[in-house]
Amino acid sequence: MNSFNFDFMQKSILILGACGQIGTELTLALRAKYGNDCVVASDIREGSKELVEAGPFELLDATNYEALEDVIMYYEIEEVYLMAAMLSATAEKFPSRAWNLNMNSLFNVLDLAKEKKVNRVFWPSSIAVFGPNTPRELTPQHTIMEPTTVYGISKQSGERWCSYYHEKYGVDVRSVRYPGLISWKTLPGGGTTDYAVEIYHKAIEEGTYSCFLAEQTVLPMMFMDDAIRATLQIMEMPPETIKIRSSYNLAAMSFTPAQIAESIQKHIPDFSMTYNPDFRQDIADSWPGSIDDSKAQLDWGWKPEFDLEKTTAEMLRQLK
Ligand code: AKB
Repeated sequence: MNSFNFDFMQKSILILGACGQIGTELTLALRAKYGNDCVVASDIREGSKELVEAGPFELLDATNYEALEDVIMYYEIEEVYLMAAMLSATAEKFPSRAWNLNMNSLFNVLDLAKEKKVNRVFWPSSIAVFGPNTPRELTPQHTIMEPTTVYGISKQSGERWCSYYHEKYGVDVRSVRYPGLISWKTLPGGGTTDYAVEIYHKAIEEGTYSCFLAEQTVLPMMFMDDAIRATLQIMEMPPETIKIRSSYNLAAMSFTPAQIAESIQKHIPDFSMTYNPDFRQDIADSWPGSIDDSKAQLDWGWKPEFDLEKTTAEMLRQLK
């Protein structure tokens, strides 16, 4: 190992929202890579034993600037991953709470980076930044956005602020627009794409699933291992390679509820599905069906590894 890598291994990292769907796996991956003691997990509530006992854990509200600053100074944090957020479906029920959480936590982290108290920030954006006037197929990196959900508006505003803090204050902030994420370790909470996780649990437990989206609703999706790899990859790149400081389009696969059901039936032939679309259908209908992520491929070598068949095989194997 050369000396550059050695220095790199020593950095101290803080994850906000470490007990959520992405935060849990990100914490485990970063601890595996940099060592348990270098990665401080934090959340507003306590999470699994695995997270809390394996390395430092802090109960922390990311919207509380002073508390956040204290943790950053105490652990001499260099990198922050801001994973705390209210997702699309819940945000429609609590618009002002969603706006406060999603925006204030971001301002806190960006301001601490502006004051040079942290060196690098990761902040997740989403396909929710797009809206009904966006081209639906292979949605380009730069295009009409006009999101119609509270969550999408907060993500689009967040992107503009990230770009602004980079331009005006030199903040090294990096971001990707995650599609719907499929994982087995931690359940998602409050998203529109959550059906693509619930379906595997129900297939195993009950052999049937009532889907809250309609049969032919195509959405971009990604297996969690790919999402974590993308996150680590973009954060490791030298700053000059990161040309887009709002957020990068990121893609792996696109499918409908009918197609995921079909892929499950290859493993569980008796699995059946019914369709009962609810308010989340309108949210899904406003989002793209597929994403053009050529800028991420070009700038930092992004390449997904999981398609639908591989994802289904892995989800069923792990959950069983
Ligand atoms: C949601 O459904 O709200 C999230 C997302 C696409 O950002 N999974």
